[in-house]
Amino acid sequence: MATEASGTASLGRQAQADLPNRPDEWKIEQGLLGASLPILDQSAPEPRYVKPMEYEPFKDQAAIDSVGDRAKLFTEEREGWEGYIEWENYPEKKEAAHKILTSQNFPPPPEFQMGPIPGQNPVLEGVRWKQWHSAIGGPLTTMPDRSWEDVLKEKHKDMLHLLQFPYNGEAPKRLVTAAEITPNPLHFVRNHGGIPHIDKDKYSLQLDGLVKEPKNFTLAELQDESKFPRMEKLVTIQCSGTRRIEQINLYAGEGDEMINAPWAEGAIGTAKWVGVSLKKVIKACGGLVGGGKHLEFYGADTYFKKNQCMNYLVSVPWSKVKANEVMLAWEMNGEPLPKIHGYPLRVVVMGYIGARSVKWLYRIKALDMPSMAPVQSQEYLYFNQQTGKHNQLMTSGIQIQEMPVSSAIMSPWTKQIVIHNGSIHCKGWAYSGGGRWPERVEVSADGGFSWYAVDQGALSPKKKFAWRTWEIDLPCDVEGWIEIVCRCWDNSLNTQPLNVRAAWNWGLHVTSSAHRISIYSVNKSRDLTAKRLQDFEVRGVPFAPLTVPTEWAIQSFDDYNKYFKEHGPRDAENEYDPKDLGED
Ligand SMILES: Nc1nc2c(c(=O)[nH]1)N[C@H]1C(S)=C(S)[C@@H](COP(=O)(O)O)O[C@H]1N2
Ligand SMILES: [Mo]
Repeated sequence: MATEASGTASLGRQAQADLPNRPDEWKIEQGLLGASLPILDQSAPEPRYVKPMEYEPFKDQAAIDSVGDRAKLFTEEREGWEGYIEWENYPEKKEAAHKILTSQNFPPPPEFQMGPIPGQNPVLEGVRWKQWHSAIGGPLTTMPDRSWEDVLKEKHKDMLHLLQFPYNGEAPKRLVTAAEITPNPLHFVRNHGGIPHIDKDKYSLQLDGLVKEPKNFTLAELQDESKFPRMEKLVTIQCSGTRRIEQINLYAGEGDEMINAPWAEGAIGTAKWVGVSLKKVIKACGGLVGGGKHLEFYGADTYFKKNQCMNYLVSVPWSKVKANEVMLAWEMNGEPLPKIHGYPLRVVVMGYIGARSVKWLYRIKALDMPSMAPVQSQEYLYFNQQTGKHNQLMTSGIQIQEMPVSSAIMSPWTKQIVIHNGSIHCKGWAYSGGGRWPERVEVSADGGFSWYAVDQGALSPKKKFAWRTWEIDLPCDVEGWIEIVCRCWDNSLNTQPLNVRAAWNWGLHVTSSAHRISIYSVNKSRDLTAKRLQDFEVRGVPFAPLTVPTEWAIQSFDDYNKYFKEHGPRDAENEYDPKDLGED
């Protein structure tokens, strides 16, 4: 018997049989539209379907108005700091923003993990984020438009915009590894909010917390070489979400965070950064006192999470700073930092996930514990495979700091048909975090059974905190679909798990399994293949698309008959003489 409950519809056996087809029934049945499937609840005596909540807009205008004048509440308080709102110093301001956000609702985020991913560029728009910003009002209202203008000004025209706002973009594969150093316009961008515009002459950095003498530094002071020796270093920054799309393509994840960027292999970039070692700046404040062990970085952008507004805060341990592996940088590849990359000053934490390299840095606070701020404590966690949405405790994930060893094939593309002369030219990158570096890159043309090492001469130079780009002519004899795989061995002989599932993570961070692509091999060094391709050419018929039938016979019946004359007909003769068995 069918029972009804709010938000759910339950179906008895008869009712299930009567269920009409949905639109796209066949696609749903074939697993091509996972997002359209209702949840099946078999825990009750009668199975039930749990349907998603319907979105009904709601807004309590009186409650919102009672908060006060938004234009006065949420102001830019520092001259020359456009788009910077201080949240961390004002609990009551956070409270007011919370009230505004909880006095209305916002449309649900788009489904793109279990449903088909949109095919446009920008792939996703960030509707909710835009609405959150205009809900708070004040200078945040125009942030989405202003930030998009910065993207168009500062980034390469061919960028793949995964999320328009907050902006998340990566360069297309052919450009990511075109050179060992990533030109600024092609360096990936991962933002959690709008892009503040900070006047360098009005800039200062606050250093406080568990240091002997809290101090403020202007940019000019930090750049004064008589006070702080200058540091210059080639560093790769990798977002822990790089290659996340491979995890998404297998299984959806992270229902508690918004997975804003369905990154492919391009959320990684390498630049020559110039700045000062944070260690020296801490020393200029008399060093750490009172059990100071962690440094918390404050970014001037506004981040929204679970109906709260905050600045972007994370931390790194003192041991990392002490090793001179944390830089405060103002220059990227010989230019002042682009606005989108943190102008005028950002952190560059070498060998750690990108999330710790805070942009638009305005404050550093020494703490005795890692930061409790949500970005540090609730995000960038590495879960066990069996941790689901309903079990996602902060403490069940490892906070990701050092990045593991990883690599990717950037050419050819997956699903590509490659005509070659017995070897396939492949290109890619390899990287290892924590101050380790790629020692060897191996590539396989048979799904990971046999491996060819990339020649040392075909790898870009070894650097302690940078990737190595590589290329190889990968021997391949076979015809048809093959799987090309690459993996890296770093100097500690760490290597990558062989498949995505071996390290699948509900949080969709750190997809570091050996990278696999499928290509269709057409090996022209085989006589028959060469002849056949020539045949296509003579007839003026393109070989593509692969799946279109060839309209002429590819073998004559003369050849067919000749073959059977030489090799015998299709069926084998019995070895015995039927007469011996008394037949006939
Ligand atoms: N203030 C601030 N800093 C930030 C972020 C941010 O959203 N706000 N994103 C972080 C993340 S997750 C990454 S991967 C890197 C990306 O640096 P990029 O945009 O310069 O490539 O910046 C980090 N620093
Ligand atoms: Mo990131």
